[in-house]
Amino acid sequence: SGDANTVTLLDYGAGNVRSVRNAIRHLGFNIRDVRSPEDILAADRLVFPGVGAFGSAMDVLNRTGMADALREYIRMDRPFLGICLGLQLLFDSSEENGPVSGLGVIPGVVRRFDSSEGLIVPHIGWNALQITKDTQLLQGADGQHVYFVHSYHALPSDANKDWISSTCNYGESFISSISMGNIQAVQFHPEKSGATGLNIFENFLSPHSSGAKAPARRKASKLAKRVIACLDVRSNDNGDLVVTKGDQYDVRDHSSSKEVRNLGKPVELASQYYIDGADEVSFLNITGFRAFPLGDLPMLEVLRCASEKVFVPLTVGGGIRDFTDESGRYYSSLEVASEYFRSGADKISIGSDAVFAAEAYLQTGVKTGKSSLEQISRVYGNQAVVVSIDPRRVYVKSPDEVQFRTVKVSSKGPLGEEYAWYQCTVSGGRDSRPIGAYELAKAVEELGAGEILLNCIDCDGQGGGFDIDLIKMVSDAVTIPVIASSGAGAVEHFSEVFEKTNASAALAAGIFHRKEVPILAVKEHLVDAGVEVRMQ
Ligand code: 1PR
Repeated sequence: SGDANTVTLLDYGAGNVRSVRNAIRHLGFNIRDVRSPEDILAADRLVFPGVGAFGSAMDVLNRTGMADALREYIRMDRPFLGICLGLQLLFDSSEENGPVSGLGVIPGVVRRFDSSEGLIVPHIGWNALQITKDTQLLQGADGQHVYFVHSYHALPSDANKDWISSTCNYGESFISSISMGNIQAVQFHPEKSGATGLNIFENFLSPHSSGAKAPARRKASKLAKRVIACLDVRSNDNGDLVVTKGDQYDVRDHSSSKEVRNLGKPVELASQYYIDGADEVSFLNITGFRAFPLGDLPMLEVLRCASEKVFVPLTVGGGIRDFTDESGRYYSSLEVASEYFRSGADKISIGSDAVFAAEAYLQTGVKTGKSSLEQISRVYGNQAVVVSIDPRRVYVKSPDEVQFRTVKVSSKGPLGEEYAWYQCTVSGGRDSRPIGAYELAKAVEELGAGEILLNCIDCDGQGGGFDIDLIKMVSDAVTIPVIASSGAGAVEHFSEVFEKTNASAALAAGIFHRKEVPILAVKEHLVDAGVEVRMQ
């Protein structure tokens, strides 16, 4: 071993660790991959990003002899950084599909967050660290927001209190990092935690003693509300991928040219939004329902390049479904999603195919396990699967006119109607389906969606504010996070949606692309309005 610029990475192949690799490389380090238990024992510095489920990770580690090598490496007190499941695996056991035994380095158990009291699970988003122990790793991170995505967490107890270096509160206090000698692990994702996360990596990779202790801020922190920049991407008439933006989903210019509106290059815009403080970036391949996305290599390239520069979560959607190409070769939606994950996506988003899955489920009451939604969330976890809902408002005079959940609307319809339901569509709004946004949201939650991206065709691109009626109805109905989308035109629209609904995040496109409102202005406004957000 010996090279000061080399880090050993334990990637046991259960998922995407591209972002961790990107972050390490971004800081100027080389990666050596573990191929055998001996590689672990020979490492000078080991990074262990756990992915997948606890039980299957332990199976692989036990079967390959890596579990024993890890215990030995840790016993020798050599520099170790576990991430996410890489923290949980250090404990005695987990209740995830279990109990399952872990590495048993730290006394204690890993348990699911309890959603019975309405707590949103998975825990997705930015929490401020409450540092309880002075460590090299977390220098400068006290009170800073870092990015979490998990449903299970390690419980603090008397037996493990000496290990704990920070805690966070999400419904209950949980262990957000541990530290003992050279052994460190974090429950959050430093590779997705913006500048704060990169700084934590740097503290691990090139330890330096910084004399002054950061003052403890100890501000009570809840989960921060997220501000997401969304890039609708499609090929223009020359075949280049461009960021476009429609009005009520119509992306053609209405001048004589009728060209697809071109608002910039996807990677450039994504990187800019990251620098500007976006908490997440989403790419929606808006013609994915037509063409086969794996035929769409440019989109994969966009993801690869974006994930080298953007150290916050990336979501990609459009065209995720089973597909048979012209030559008769069949691709499962899981293969399509896997390709997106391998290319750097943290989450995938499903639109049309989730509507069909929900309709079938509501008709039969049977979860077949075969829908794209169910398959992808089973393999990658529900936190990796977003369902994008594209509803249109349909006014009615009274709720009994329809079998779908209605709301009493805040402003009446054209004929004085006082109620509306929100009809789901597929294929980018082209076809309406016999299911409402409320029914869809409930069904996809049961089928394994981890998050809902809630658009509204009527509001899209109009700048008149989010559809509060819709967002309140849906965010009150589910216990997974809801991202409010469509209609943001001013900073006040963001505080309004967080004050009046249970949305966990708000997404906008047009105002950012047209540079009308900078992301920072949105965040400063939210801080003034008393809404917790991540500030850099
Ligand atoms: O059905 O699985 O192939 O997924 C297609 C995806 O592409 C869906 O997520 C769908 O929302 C999206 N999509 C399809 N057609 C369009 C279109 O605009 N013609 N874009 C489209 C939807 C909606 C939002 C938009 C917000 C905020 N874009 O994501 O970014 O409305 O806009 P604003 O802030 O400017 O108001 P599948």
